[in-house]
Amino acid sequence: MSYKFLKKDSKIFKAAQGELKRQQEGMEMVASENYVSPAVLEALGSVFTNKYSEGLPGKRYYGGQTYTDIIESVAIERAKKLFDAEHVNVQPLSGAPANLIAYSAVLQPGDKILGMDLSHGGHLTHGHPATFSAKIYKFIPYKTSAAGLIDYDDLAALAKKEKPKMILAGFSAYTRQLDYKRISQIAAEVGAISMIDIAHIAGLVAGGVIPNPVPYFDIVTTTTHKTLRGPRGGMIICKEKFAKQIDKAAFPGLQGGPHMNNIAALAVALGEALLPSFKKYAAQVLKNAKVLEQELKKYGFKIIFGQTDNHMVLVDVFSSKNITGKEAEIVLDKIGITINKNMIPDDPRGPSDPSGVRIGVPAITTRGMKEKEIRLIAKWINEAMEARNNEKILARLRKEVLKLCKKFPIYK
Ligand code: DSN
Repeated sequence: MSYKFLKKDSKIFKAAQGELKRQQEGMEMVASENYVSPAVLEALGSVFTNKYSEGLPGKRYYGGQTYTDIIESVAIERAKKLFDAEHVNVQPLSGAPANLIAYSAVLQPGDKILGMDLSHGGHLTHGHPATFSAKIYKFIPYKTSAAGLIDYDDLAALAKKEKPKMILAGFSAYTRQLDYKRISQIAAEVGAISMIDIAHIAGLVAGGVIPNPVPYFDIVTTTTHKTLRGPRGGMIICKEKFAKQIDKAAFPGLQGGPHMNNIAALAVALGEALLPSFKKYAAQVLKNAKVLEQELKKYGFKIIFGQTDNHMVLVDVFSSKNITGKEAEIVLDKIGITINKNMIPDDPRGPSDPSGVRIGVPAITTRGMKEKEIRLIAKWINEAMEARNNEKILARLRKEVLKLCKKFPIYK
């Protein structure tokens, strides 16, 4: 990466160089992150950033749309093919706006939504009181059982009692496969719209390694930058009957001009996701996460929800190793492994220093790491947490992490 022109702005140039080095020399294990391809980066940095394109391909409010229409149409067609979708809107600026667009498209203020509790793996935008959407809609949380699964009978009973307008599935820290059919049946039984947020698993669905929820749900939202390995952004997939409402809610309802450079980059990423190599990538993500789960269990870590069926594990480090989530995050950061502290179901500790950590494998799998490397990483995670105050051991582990990262270079 030459940053030929950026060099003139030394502050930003230095920060960009620093971030590049941090990504190259560290092990990125935040479950929601990934490394985009150089082609996606080029599209992001393209002149499409200069263009205003309110409206949809062929129906814009400003002139000069010959090429923006091409990229947006290509992105939509590729997304439709990848997810077997009836309708796709690629304009949401990211996941939180995508969810708000979806709610506002089909609900009225005050309507009820059943959404998964944040500490049970849900997401802030699925009803946390701190969000604006929770001020507009009445969210009722549902939870996981002690065994780590959603109790679908309980969910059905809750839906009958509350009569919500929407049942919302999806998560940011839950690791088990959802029963799409059951959730959509429960929604149908009470006359609710079914929606799922697949931000975390979109790439695994696209790669065909976990089932596609699109046939089951009225509305599917996602980000585009996690397992899907595209630029930062959002996307809404829906049944044709909701298409007009969704498009209008995106623009002019909640957004202005779409970010066309992101849409160009998304089209590129979706093209990459259609290739056979992406299927291999997605399959390797699942294998790596499973090995991580099994190795961590061997070292005595408690895996929340019992196991993983996707790209991440949620670990109760407090009960396993007597270290808080925040301390674990700091210790791993010292050895060059980046993760995030995370609440566990009904966490007795607060969100700023919870009992757990969330660890994901999408980014390191993009680097080419496989089972052998995951075994080493699990060993280092355990050693680092056990030797948390021993700077000498931590320094040695930092060197080992660096050596492995150099064997799997990115952006060279
Ligand atoms: N911040 C993203 C995550 O880490 O899951 C989604 O909000």
